[in-house]
Amino acid sequence: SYVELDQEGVRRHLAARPALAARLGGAPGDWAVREVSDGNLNSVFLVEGQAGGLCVKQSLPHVRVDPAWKLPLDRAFFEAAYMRAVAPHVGSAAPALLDYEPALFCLVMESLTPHVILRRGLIERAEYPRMASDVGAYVARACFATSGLARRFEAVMDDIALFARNQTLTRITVDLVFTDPYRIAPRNRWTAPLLDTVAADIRGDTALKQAAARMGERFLGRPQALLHGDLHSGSVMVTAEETRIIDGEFALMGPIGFDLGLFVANLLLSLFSQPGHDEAGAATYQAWIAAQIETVWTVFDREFRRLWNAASANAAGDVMPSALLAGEGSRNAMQESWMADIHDDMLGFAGMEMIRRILGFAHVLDLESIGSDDTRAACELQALAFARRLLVERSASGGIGALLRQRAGRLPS
Ligand code: SR1
Ligand code: MG
Repeated sequence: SYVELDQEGVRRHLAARPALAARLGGAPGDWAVREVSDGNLNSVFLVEGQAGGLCVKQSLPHVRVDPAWKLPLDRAFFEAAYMRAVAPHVGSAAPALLDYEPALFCLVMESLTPHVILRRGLIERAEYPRMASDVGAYVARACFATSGLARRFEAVMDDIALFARNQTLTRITVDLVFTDPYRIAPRNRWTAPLLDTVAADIRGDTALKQAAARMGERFLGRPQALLHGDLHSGSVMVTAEETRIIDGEFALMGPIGFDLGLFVANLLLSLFSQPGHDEAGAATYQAWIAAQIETVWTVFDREFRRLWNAASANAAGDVMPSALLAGEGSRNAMQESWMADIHDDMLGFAGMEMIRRILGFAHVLDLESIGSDDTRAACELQALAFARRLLVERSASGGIGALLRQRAGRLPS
């Protein structure tokens, strides 16, 4: 039966599993157990033994950062199911899941060292040469393999049915991303009084709210592929040589552009936060982030098409079956239209993620760590203006590259 694990509970949990204990090596009493919980929802421990390390993650019966907000525990089950579903397709981009204990809603994974959370690296202005292409390729591989382009409809529908039960976390997304920032809601928050007017403007912006409503419809009504569901820069761990995607507990069958949009939005939030930390060098680092955003898309696009072309040879999927697209140029035309749709979704979802990270419940450290209310608000205003363009003007924008080239640079003096 369920108990919340503390450091000694984690030690006992691992000691009782010989294969895990062997990975750590030595005696359980010698293992170093550290709590490193960082996200909003769960507790996380890192355990070091003389032979290696492990990461232990457990669902709590509430939101970790808000114990009054009660939650069922089943998110760990969906994270394990997501990891098992994508592991065969994404190689080392996902950490290995070594154990899942259903009674404790507890996962044990390989420990990632010396990787750091990407969001923290971006705040430090570190450059990760592989990150953007690794994330673009990861989304292409995980999403293509779990879509109807690669699978028979029966398998797709099984996943629709399974992940449709991830309702608690999907409800969080529906409320926090797709609804609350556009209405008066008790969980909305911002500290700078300067944003009071902007939040009111957004609540009165009919064109913006219609665009947001359409994105909400696509999120719930377009089950293209199995999504990570919360692919922000806190869900990516990096070194200069490696990129790992973690935290797939929000997994659901949905539109592929949602994963891309969340990731791009969090890079954009970092971009707009930079002058708030230090004007000197901000423009150079912003240019680096902008280039990474373009790379995420171009690598995703290239890899997704490559997988599609390769799969067409063995007629794998029931969606866009290769038998119907065999004619000269026919598959290419379909690919153009699919990729344009995903790109459009990516821009729209990115706009929504940016808005909710500034006016909703769950903010980002990139902006929150700017000490001055006025400076933070100036960065946030630029981010919100860009987010509005993503939602309302994206079809006439010329795409992510054009939008990035037109973005505001420095803060107004
Ligand atoms: C109550 S959970 C708030 C946010 O944290 C998670 O990481 C998701 O992004 C969620 O929206
Ligand atoms: Mg998370």
